[in-house]
Amino acid sequence: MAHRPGLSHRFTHAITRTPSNSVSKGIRAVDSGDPDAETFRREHDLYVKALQGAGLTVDVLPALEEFPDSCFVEDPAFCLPEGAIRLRPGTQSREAEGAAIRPALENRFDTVVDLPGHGCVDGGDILMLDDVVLIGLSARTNRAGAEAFAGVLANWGYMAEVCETPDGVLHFKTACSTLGDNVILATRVMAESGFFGGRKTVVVADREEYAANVIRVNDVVLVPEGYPQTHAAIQAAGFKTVLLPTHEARKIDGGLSCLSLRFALPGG
Ligand code: CIR
Repeated sequence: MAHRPGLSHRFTHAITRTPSNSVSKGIRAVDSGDPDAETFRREHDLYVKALQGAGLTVDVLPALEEFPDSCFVEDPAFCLPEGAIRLRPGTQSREAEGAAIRPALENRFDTVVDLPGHGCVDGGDILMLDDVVLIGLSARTNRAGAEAFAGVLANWGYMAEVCETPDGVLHFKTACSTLGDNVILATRVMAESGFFGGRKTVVVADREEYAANVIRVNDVVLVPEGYPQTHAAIQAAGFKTVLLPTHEARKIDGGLSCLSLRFALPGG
């Protein structure tokens, strides 16, 4: 696949979904209390404003009460300039979120394909770099899903590599992010994994692992507030940052990347 500078972080559009009242019942590995829906929606509004501030047109979809985790729109789909791929999330309560987001994908893309076969992929396990797409196997993404997804990417001219997400990490991108310009932000375990080849890595400070999930959007990096060492390290690497509250999302294992699908449409 040709190196396409900016593919990983130059975007024109995003899709988000307002957190439902049922978000208080969202899935979590460790219970630290239910998120409060009102507070979550306030944090979500700031998130949407930050995406808009970074230059994106944002489609904010209505809340879906029947799917507590549906504000994490990154998981049921993946978007590229060539089209959108409806994924099959790998946990039963979220499986039908793929069908639920399809109309929003069709609204923006001429081409929308369903993940072939019966395997599972969560978008949180897909890290798009400028020259390769990394797919992390996890409790949510299995090999059949990863291979089917890589097949769709190959049809569109993209190269994929399949990696093993470390044990105990929900999604591949829970523990790493692209900062763009060939720089990766990663937890120490991920930075030492060899997944990132010769790329420069910025290592997340110990006990700030949650801050490994950030998003580069055009000229800024959106960073969760409350992780000062990681924030300083990102700034020291030369990136401009915007801090955002993610306290409610964090209670149900969500971060900044999970809350949007970001993509560049030809013509802007
Ligand atoms: C879940 O367990 O599916 C949600 N509570 C959190 C999803 C976070 N998504 C992501 O990391 N891409």
